[in-house]
Amino acid sequence: MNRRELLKLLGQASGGLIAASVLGGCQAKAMDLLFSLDLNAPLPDHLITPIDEFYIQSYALASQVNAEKWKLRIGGEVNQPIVLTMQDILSAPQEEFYLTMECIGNPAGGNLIGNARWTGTSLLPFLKRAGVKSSAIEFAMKGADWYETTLPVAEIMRPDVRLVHRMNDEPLTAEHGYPVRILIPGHFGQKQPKWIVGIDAIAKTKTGFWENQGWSNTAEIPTHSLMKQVQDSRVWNKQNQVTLTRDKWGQGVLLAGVALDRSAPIKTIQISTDNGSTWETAEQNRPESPHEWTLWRYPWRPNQAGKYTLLARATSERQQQAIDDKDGKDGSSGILRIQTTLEA
Ligand SMILES: Nc1nc2c(c(=O)[nH]1)N[C@H]1C(S)=C(S)[C@@H](COP(=O)(O)O)O[C@H]1N2
Ligand SMILES: [Mo]
Repeated sequence: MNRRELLKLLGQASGGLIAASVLGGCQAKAMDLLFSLDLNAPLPDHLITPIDEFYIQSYALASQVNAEKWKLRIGGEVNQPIVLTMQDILSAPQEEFYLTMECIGNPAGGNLIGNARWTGTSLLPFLKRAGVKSSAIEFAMKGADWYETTLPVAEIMRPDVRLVHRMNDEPLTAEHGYPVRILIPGHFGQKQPKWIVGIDAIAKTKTGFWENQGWSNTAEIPTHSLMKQVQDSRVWNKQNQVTLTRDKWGQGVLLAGVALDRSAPIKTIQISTDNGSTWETAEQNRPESPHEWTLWRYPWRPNQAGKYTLLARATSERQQQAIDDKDGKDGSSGILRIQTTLEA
């Protein structure tokens, strides 16, 4: 199955909502900004996706949850089930952090990815208060829309798993999970329920909504790069084909994009303009957290017209991105080939 068939499949499985997400979340502002930055100044530390461009992936309509009535039940294999209210979340210590969310169905180079600054509080103290029994092996997390997904106990009992209520310094919108969602770094979006209302410690393994349809149950983010822009052309919108007239490439062509890994900093981004025969190193930023996308750009100086195949390959401290993808349901880890024509 190729990328496009995969996307089509996901579109069908989600009632066509993904098609709207692709159009709605085209990242124009965020990526235009990356493209328009002064080449003589270093890349910024953070590039935020505005909320109105942030992709939305919901299997049903957004749940309308009243924050005053909202409750989060932590139960199952715990010594003392607890019920949290908005007051409990807001009176706990608050943290602000950057995290990039990506859908496992995001095709290489696609737009089902966004970076935001989130505000929330660590889940761990609440789990400790409830007292997770040694019989627990997973947590089942449930949204008000009955969306469910699971992860092993050790993954959820990390201090950087947080209950968040603000995105880019605004309360979460209904579409993004108002009033509270959970964020679990290192995993694709499907492991991060919106409108979270239940966290149950369970003694038997269980699979969730997307996982029951064959998507990876670990859903860990592989080391991967996305080329988003070639000169002033957004590659995804152009079906991975870019044609530049001489006035657009004569002075050089700027390539730009992002890269991400589940846990390790991105060491290098390499660019090939000859279908992978030779590679050059791109300029990149070095975000403090590996859970925020790395920005990269590469000023390419082609000296003649012709057809070029462009690739961007990320290497993290954990792994090097594969050239080709397994085309499975584990998320895109392969490299997108962008066919570029420079007109004479
Ligand atoms: N309750 C609930 N949470 C959910 C989903 C959902 O359909 N319902 N979709 C998941 C998927 S598949 C993704 S990729 C992310 C997307 O988050 P966003 O819509 O805020 O970008 O939310 C996840 N959390
Ligand atoms: Mo997703």
